[in-house]
Amino acid sequence: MTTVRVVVGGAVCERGRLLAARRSAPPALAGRWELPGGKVEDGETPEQALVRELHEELGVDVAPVERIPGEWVLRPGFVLQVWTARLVSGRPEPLQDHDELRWLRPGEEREVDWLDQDRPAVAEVMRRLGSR
Ligand code: 9L3
Ligand code: MG
Repeated sequence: MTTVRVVVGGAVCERGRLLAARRSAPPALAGRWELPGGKVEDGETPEQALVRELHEELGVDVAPVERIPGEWVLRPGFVLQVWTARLVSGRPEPLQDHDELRWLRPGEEREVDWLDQDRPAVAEVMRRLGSR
């Protein structure tokens, strides 16, 4: 049996905008934008991993809201899953693995160079924000 490792990405939304984070590491991904997050560790649910990762990376507390349907292969054995999330406390700062943050309104997602695997979920989140 093969185990697929899950990487969670957080679509943090506030006041009609989506939080985008520019990676500073590793070198191959530096400069590309993503939904912040990371690998689910053994014994964690994806939601727990999302809360942990966004606390480590951005210094905020978030509450996962719902999963965006679908999953996207990152490389063999790793898939990306995305949850929407709301900020519970703190203002996001790029503490680890990122060097810039932006809050993007629908339409503005085209202004940044997303990691390929994040694009479908970003499009879905923006579709939802735009139709509210
Ligand atoms: N990844 C892709 N899209 C994302 C995230 C959070 C991560 N939204 C990819 C980048 C790395 C791998 O998953 O190759 C693990 O992510 P991390 O633990 O370095 O954030
Ligand atoms: Mg990460």
